[in-house]
Amino acid sequence: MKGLVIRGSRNIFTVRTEGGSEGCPSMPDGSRGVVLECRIKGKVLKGVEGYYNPLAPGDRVDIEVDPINPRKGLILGVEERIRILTRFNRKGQASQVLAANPDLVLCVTTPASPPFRPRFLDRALLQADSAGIPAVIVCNKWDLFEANPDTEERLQNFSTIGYSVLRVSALTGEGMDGLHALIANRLSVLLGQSGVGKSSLINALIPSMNIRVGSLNEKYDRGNHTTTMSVALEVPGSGGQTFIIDTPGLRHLVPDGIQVRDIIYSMREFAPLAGKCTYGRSCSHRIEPGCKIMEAVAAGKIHEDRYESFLRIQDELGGAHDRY
Ligand SMILES: Nc1nc2c(ncn2[C@@H]2O[C@H](COP(=O)(O)OP(=O)(O)OP(=O)(O)O)[C@@H](O)[C@H]2O)c(=O)[nH]1
Ligand SMILES: [Mg+2]
Ligand SMILES: [Zn+2]
Repeated sequence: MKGLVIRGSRNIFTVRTEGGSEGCPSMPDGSRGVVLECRIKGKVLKGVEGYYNPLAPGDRVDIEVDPINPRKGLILGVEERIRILTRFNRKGQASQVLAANPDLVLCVTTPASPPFRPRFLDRALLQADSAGIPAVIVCNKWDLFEANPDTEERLQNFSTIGYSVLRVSALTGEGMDGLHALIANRLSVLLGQSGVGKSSLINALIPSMNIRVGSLNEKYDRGNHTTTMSVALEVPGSGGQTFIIDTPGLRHLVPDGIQVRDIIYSMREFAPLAGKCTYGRSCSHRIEPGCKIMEAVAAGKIHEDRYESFLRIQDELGGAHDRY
């Protein structure tokens, strides 16, 4: 039997089987489906070795229902992933799967409370682009927006380089129709720092939903890491099958699976310049004469903040210029 992983930790996973019939336990959102608590059969699952977590919401698995307890099952295998959103988990020194097979990454930010953090967006967009997953920016808490030239300029720049920016409010409902339409018939994953309102957005998208949301830490003006485990939920009312994955807020997103030299291929306005510097692919884009990236920054074609993000990510991924 096939199923969709909707939640899971190290070894116990909630799997929703396809279909569902009368009398089946209903999903938290009220929709029908058979929900089973599953363990992995054997010690390792083939094809997903080496990850910090073997399975994530969005994974499609083969399961065998427990003959004695029909609410339990064993996971026999996992289907090959088409796409995978990961981050580098420093603690485990391994790649951590945030979502399997997402069609869309919703990079959530806020104009205030917590403060606008474009650097986080740069990283989230880089990760999505390098994984080949379409990404959009969702600026939640737009009800709190007070004219701020810096924020507007950065959001405008993200639009210019090719990202859609949705200005929404989970609180007032502003812009939520647009978000609803965008996610219809897709599997989307919310990615953002703690307190930006990821769970609140899901509560707004799914009327029957009541996920716990958290207050902000007054002293530091940031979230309190309320959501602790990712979960895939079905969004009703869109005809086909629409799923959205809530994730715990990330304090810092360390890019995963990207080589230092390849960063520029996954930063949209940098990519067309890749290989065009005088020193070609070996340019570090820091000191070399004839560097097309530095020229574009000087000419205002690449935003200085994006360049700064690029340098920091280069440093973090190890080596920067020493590597060249
Ligand atoms: N003013 C305003 N507040 C909002 C909005 N959306 C969420 N909030 C508030 O922001 C706080 C944090 O919301 P959560 O939904 O818990 O944020 P989260 O991103 O899920 O946080 P973590 O689970 O910690 O990652 C709560 O107090 C919400 O009520 C909004 O659109 N406007
Ligand atoms: Mg949350
Ligand atoms: Zn260069």
